[in-house]
Amino acid sequence: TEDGYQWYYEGRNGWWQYDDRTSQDIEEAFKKGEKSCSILVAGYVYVVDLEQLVQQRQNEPTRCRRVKRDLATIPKKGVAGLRIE
Ligand code: V3L
Repeated sequence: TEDGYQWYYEGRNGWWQYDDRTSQDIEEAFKKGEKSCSILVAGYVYVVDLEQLVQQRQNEPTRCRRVKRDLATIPKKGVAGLRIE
């Protein structure tokens, strides 16, 4: 976002940045004070719970990952499953 923050979901030993469009959608919901935000990942609906700070595939509670809002400059694994460097 323009204030230097991004949204991340947890990987095995680090954080993945959401793709830009999804990060913007989550940020918009966050700024509006919404409790959750639905996103699409490879054709599946995931719900980002902005209170518990987790994402979960709809109707599949085992597919749950932590999420966070943090500076765009933090070390990260990559963006949406695409590794950097
Ligand atoms: N954006 C993109 N892909 C996602 C997202 C998302 N928000 N959420 C889940 N997936 P699950 P390491 C991740 C992918 O939670 O080595 C990473 O992006 C998820 O991809 O069980 O463990 C990597 O591509 C996984 O492939 O529903 O850090 C990959 O894991 C699949 O959806 C490995 O990352 C099922 O996730």
